[in-house]
Amino acid sequence: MSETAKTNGELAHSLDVIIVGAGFGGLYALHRMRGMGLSARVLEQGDDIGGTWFWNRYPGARCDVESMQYSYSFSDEIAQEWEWKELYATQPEIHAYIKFVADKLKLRDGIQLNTKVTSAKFDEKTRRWTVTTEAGETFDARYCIMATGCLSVPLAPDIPGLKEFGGEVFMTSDWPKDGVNVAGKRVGLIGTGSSGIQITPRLAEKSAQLHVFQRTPNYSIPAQNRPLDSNYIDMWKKNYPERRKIARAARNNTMNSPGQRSGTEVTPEQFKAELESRWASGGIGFMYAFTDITTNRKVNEMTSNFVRDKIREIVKDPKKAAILAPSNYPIGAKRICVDTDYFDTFNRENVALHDIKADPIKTMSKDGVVLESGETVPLDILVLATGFDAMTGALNRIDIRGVGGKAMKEKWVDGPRTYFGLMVSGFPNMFIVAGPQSPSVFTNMVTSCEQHVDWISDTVKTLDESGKSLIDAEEKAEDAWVAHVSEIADRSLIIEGVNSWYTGANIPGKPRVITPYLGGAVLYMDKLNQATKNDFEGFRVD
Ligand code: NA7
Repeated sequence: MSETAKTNGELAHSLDVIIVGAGFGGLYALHRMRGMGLSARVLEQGDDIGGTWFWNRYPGARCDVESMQYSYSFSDEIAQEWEWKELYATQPEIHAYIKFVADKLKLRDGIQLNTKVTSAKFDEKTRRWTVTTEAGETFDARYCIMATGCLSVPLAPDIPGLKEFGGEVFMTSDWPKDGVNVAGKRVGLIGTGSSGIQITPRLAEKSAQLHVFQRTPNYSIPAQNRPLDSNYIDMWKKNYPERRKIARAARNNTMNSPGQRSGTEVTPEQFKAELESRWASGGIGFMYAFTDITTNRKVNEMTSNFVRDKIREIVKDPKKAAILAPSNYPIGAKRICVDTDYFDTFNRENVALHDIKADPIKTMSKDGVVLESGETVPLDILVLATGFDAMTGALNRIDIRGVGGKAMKEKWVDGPRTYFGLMVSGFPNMFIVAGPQSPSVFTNMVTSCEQHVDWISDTVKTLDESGKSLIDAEEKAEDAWVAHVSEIADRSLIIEGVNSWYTGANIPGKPRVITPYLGGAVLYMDKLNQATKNDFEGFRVD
């Protein structure tokens, strides 16, 4: 059966596979399923494909994994044809790449845009999932693949009086397609995570006055971004298979020359020299200077101090520098940021920094932000870069019902429970791409999506070939995986002392548990491959 199978001239609603989400994971899943001769359809809530790289189109949005690596590896033809422009690609460039791939693989006719999935229900008798959309359309399929993304549900802050504000309000995660004209305007920015740090210099250079409202300072490493020269591109293109292999042998699926020594094995001078060199080459590789930056308190403190010193060096006003330098949590406990000129932007005369930990936002008024101290900061535009209901947000917003009508949201009331972040016991034939408790956001996401989609496709193929029609995670295996995820997290400093979306702590009331798997992509894939080889150990296949 092929996806083009139509009933009465309409696209079939009864399929082999339904895929939710048209980002990197969902698009590759469609390609693989079609390649296996299965009928498949992608349902996407946005009015274009691209997922994260469709929605987050704010000025300055850029990937913090190098562009030569942040791309699909399954097709050498695509890798050879596409030409990246900069070391770190911008959002428009990545979005263009995703559209190029979709066209090249002729995926468009298998994707239904403007289609928000509201529920997915499993029928034990027929062993089929019924998926319903906001518009009331239903689809049913043997398998359901949730490629709904890790950071796809934006969080609007609960600021009193927000509706009273007389100016305009924009979210970085749903930036107007035509852009926002900030020229000559007084702009406020709330949120100093990756999104806030990326948009700050861009707002500063165009607006009359920028007010950054910072609750928690972040550690950020310079990207040292640059246009790619043809020699560098050629070197990659000639050696892609080999280089991808090296990347896949790294714990984050990325080539960034991980250091082989503990930070305790070197002299203070060698330690500093290594960090200086990583700072000069830029990017997330900084965090891999030594093997134990996120596990050894002393090494972490020395690394944190290095970054604090850099911030104090860059930011000329000591008062601003003191506010911008994180002082009370370990580097890595919040997702490390990668920036272009972020700290230097605070040297501009038109940029003000407000420490809203010390003087919190009391309310919004018609004119702008009113602080607890009584000061009003007048604004024309307010930009919110306030983060996401990460990892579980998109899945929990769909009414997913498994065996016996059990709701996944109820099962996850104390935090996600999965087997390998791929399947949830009691929800047979439903797969998650880069789900909670898989390495996902700690890796090159494109590679992690490919690894998951490959596993799902191979599994479906194995089932079909052996005349089986059901796969589920065993509860005992799931419990063991959940325990393993948390045991690994306990060895890390990553969950310490700060509210982060890694643990759900950025949302009041959300259960505080580590959601990504911290054991690294290599250990993770070894374990998954081993279980698969052992006759789907921990899975029930029928
Ligand atoms: P993040 O990293 O979750 O950052 C959100 C920021 O918004 C952070 O600075 C928060 O401060 C701030 N925030 C959130 N709510 C409020 C309220 N109510 N008042 C003041 N400040 C607030 O989201 P990003 O979009 O920047 O990045 C997400 C990931 O995308 C990133 O890690 C990369 O992987 C790509 P807080 O720290 O909670 O004090």
